[in-house]
This record gives sequence, structure tokens and C-alpha cells, in this order.
Amino acid sequence: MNTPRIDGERLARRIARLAEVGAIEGGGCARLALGDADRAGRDLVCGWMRELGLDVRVDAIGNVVGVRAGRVDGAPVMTGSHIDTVGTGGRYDGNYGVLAGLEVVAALNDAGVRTEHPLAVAFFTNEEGVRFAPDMMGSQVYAGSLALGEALAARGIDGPTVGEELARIGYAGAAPVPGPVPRAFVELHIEQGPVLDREGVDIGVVESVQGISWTEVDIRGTANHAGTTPMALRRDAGWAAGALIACVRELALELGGSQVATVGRIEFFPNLINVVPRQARLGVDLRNTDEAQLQLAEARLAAHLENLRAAEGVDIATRSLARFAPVRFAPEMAARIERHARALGLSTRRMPSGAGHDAQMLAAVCPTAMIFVPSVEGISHNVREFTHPHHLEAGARVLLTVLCELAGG
Ligand code: HGY
Ligand code: MN
Ligand code: MN
Ligand code: MN
Repeated sequence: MNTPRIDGERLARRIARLAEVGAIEGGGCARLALGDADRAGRDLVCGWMRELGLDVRVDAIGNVVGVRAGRVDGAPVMTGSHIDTVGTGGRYDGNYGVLAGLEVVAALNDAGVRTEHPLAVAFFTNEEGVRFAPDMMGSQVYAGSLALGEALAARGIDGPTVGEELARIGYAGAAPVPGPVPRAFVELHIEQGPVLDREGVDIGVVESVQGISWTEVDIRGTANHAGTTPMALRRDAGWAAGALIACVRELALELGGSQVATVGRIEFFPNLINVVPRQARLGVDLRNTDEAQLQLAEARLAAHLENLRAAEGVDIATRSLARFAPVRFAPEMAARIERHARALGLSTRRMPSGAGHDAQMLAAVCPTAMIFVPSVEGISHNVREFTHPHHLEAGARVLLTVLCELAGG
């Protein structure tokens, strides 16, 4: 039996190969959840899982878990993330954590090491939430915090439901949900922000994930002629949407601290240059590390909507698409990550996660930790997303030693 060793080249080859699936201009990939490209990505990763000798299980929401037997039976130590992407996805967001998990398995296989407890590598359905809200959908269902029926009924921005698409791509699995509770869960992920890169730190020890509030705002006015309708007689849903976007930015700046606010998606109807819009539909993304502050931001948004109703005489309806309170990971799990990273001679710093992750859902059911590696210039959800190969390898080395300690390797 030898010492298991991460092969950075092999990991890089798998990242590059998966990035070819749904490849887009600039080196990124677009594999929106449950679309044809996601199916192709799933098929490729499941093939790798089988080649590595994992027992591949697909559950009722399409989560895929590859299990490596241990010396004893029972709950596995699990690692994993997601392989669905946003429409302008980079090649590392989510994919890196899943493929680093497979690299850990390959290293153990090569070294002939059998951990005491089983090891599992998972990818969860629809982490991004950009086609079907909410995000982290599969991991919520796995952890029991979202009912399967509600998830299957979620309708995408392009029409079909999650249930219809799962059946269409052949990933409506038989394994029951909620899934078996792991002994522990560790997610390796790129930071997607600028902190580690700016400070020259190798490993982020993630202590918490900030709260997330997604709201769909539907503004209804009156379509009218752009040339003949006096300004005082308009019910302009387009103007109200523009005013709302400005208010969303202002409320983040006024609240300060960790508050961030984004309107990333907007639709106008009829969306014609010479017609006053009768309807505008937008998505508002509010986040804060502090729950009370996030509630304050939501209250400010509601007040702005009231003002817009009065000012323009438009009707405004809202629908919550996702709402997660901030999550804190078990301190002893963060300390474990820190200890292993330092033992490998890597620099570390503790930090919150600005992005949502599947780990925040698993944290409700088992001891959970996250490991970050630097994102160059903090760029993510953008094809220019990049992490240096030596950091990709370093993160996988930390994952290997942490998983071996947790699983009794
Ligand atoms: O929105 C997020 O933070 C994650 O990428 N789903
Ligand atoms: Mn991600
Ligand atoms: Mn993402
Ligand atoms: Mn470095």
C-alpha cells in the first residue's frame, strides 16, 4: 500500500475535457440544468465514476452519487458539488469540486488504499438555479429541506418543469430522497471572489455562507404609443423597472457592510422601441452575511415597490424564488481544513462565502466544511474564470488528506 498522491495533470485533463461539453466562445461552458449539454456532462462524469469503480446511484431529483466501498459498510464521507453552469459559465465553478473528488478516488485506487468508511463523490442537480429556481435545488432535496414534489413542479424560465426535463434526459433516478445522511460532507470550490487572489493566499477556510434572497418582481402598466401618449398619462412598466434597478443599487450602498444587491435578469413586454412597456419582469438578488440586515434589505425593497406603485400607478406583484438564511459551518470542521492545509505548507485565511453552495444545505444534516482556492481577479460566472493549476492541485491535496482523516484512510 503506497501513499495516495494527487495527479494535477490528470485533474487538469478532466477539467478540460468536461469544459468541452457545452463549450462557448472564450473557454467557458454553458450547461444549464437538465438541458442537453447538462445531460452530456452528466453522462461523461458518470462514465468516469464507473471507470474508477464507483457504485453510481441516481436519486429522484437527479442527484448523482458515486460510492467507493470502505472496509466497513455504513454512511459515507461525501465530497462533491455541481456540474450545471450559468449561461456564461467558467470551467471551474462546481466542476472543479466534483472532478477533484474523482481525483481523490483515483489517487486512492492507484495507491491501493481502502478507507475504513465508504467515500462518496456527488454532483447535485441544478445548483445554479438560473433556469429553474431555487438554486441549490438538488442538495436541498437531498438534505430534506425541499420537498421532492415542489422541486419536480418548478417551471423553468423556458417552459418545461424540472420533472419533465429529468425524464427527458433520463436522470429521474430510483434512489429515494432525502438521501442517506453522510458522516461528513466537504466541498472544494473556487472562491469566485477576489480575496484570496488579492492577498496571495492559497486556501480559503470557509466559515459561513451568506444569506440569499431572490425575488421575482412583475410590474404591470399600460402599453401605449411612445409618440402620442403624454408623459403624465403613462403607466410605464419600463420606467418603473429602471427606477427599481437604481433603488436596488442604492439600498446596498446605504446598508453597506456585506450587503450586495443585483438585478441580473429583466424582460420587457412587448419590448418594442415605440411602445410604452405594459409589463416588466425582473429578478432581484439580495445577499448579506447577517440575517437581520438581509431582512432590512428586503423591507427596503418592499418600500421602494410601494413608492413605485404610487408614483406610476402600476400594479406590482412579487414572488420569492429562493430564500436562505446565512449558514455557519461547524467550527471544528473549519479548524480541520485549516490544520490540513497548513500541514501541507499552504497559506490559509478564514472567510465567508459570497456565493451559495450545496454545502450550505448539507450543513443542516451533517458536519460540513468548504475549501476555497483562489479565482484570478475574482472573476466568475464569466468565461474568463481562471484558477492557477498549482492552486487546483493544492486544493485537491487538502481534500485528499481531509477525506482520508474523516473516512479513516
Ligand atoms: O447564486 C449562487 O450563489 C450560486 O452560484 N448558485
Ligand atoms: Mn458553484
Ligand atoms: Mn455558480
Ligand atoms: Mn499561491
